[in-house]
Amino acid sequence: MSPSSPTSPAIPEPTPADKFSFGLWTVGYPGRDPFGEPTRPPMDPVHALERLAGLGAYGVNFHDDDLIPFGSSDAEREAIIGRFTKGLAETGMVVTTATTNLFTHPVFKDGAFTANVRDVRRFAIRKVMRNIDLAAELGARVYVAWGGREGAESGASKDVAAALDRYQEAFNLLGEYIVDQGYDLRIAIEPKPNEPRGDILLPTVGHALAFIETLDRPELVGVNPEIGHEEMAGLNAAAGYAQAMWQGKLFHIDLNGQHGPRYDQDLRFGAGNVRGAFWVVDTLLAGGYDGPVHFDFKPPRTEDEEGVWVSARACMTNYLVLREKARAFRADPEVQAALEAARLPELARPTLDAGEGWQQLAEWPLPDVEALAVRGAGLELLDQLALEHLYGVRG
Ligand code: GLT
Ligand code: MN
Ligand code: MN
Repeated sequence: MSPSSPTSPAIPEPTPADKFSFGLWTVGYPGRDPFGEPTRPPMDPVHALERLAGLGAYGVNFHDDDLIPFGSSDAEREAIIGRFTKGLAETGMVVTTATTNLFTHPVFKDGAFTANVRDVRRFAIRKVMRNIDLAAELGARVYVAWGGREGAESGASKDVAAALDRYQEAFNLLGEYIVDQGYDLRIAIEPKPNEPRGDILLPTVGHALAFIETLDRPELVGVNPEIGHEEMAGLNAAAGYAQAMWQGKLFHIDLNGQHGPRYDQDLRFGAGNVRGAFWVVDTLLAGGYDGPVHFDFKPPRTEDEEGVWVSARACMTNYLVLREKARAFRADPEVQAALEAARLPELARPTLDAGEGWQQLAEWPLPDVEALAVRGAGLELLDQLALEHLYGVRG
């Protein structure tokens, strides 16, 4: 903790124990968008390691092409990996996850695992296999799979059922590859509803969870929900994280900020829907998520490199602030009384008693339904207490 000013509360300091991680593509985002050229020069991955370590981060992750430019020779690849490995050792940073760029090169214009063209699909799987080897070598435990261009702009251009067959085929093959190679690696599918395609396959956490159950090795595959992606679809991100944890499938998280259904803003965590961010943190704490706390944001192209580090640091600060607030909310005796009054403990109780079945329920003397109907639920008080914690006037 360091005092931000003599009168304001201390700003929490991130430490590696908080397990904060960043994609090389996040702090390295040069600011290219559909309307404008980059506003920042490319960032050296080792420089990113050094600056992130200096800010108290724990780890990084990357797409193959973030580290090793597409088309590098084997010798160039080895040299880059050697230098990066040295950077990891010198900074103490950990490679938490890795992933594959299956969306930038024009060959992937119609997708990768679900491209209509079979050779593109075969090439895509080969590209992933190669990077899975590197991920395992660098100690990553999770392999993120974001279906960047797996989708379409128009109905006839993609046979969705056939595309899902091919998607399933790809994950089955990659699961087999991981097992055959003896890698200690699990796959996390990252849902997104749209952008860069008009519609993307596996658009939400729910779609992904259902798809995973159709795979040969469902135990090897989970989800990597991104707050902004769920909110782009108008969904409650915290509820998605909660269901993923409930199903034992929250293998990784992408935290960032978003202002409702619009383009993918990838704001720093805690900007955008602040209230949603509070409930995401509360949900992660309640569910005991203990993996890397990963930020997938894009420092706006208005910023120079110093602005990049301001926003990276802010992701961590905002998480720590919201973590303190969520803990204070849960520890507040008034909140506990309000939870009791709102009958939250009762929801944890099974609806039928042990040994009861539908027969017993059919004979159960009905309650006073009108009395139940008139009783207030007490939810406004509960939510106002949460807001007062969030606004900093309580706790
Ligand atoms: C890309 C995307 C992210 C994914 C990354 C992993 S890359 O920036 O917008 O949401 O997590 O492929
Ligand atoms: Mn995003
Ligand atoms: Mn993401």
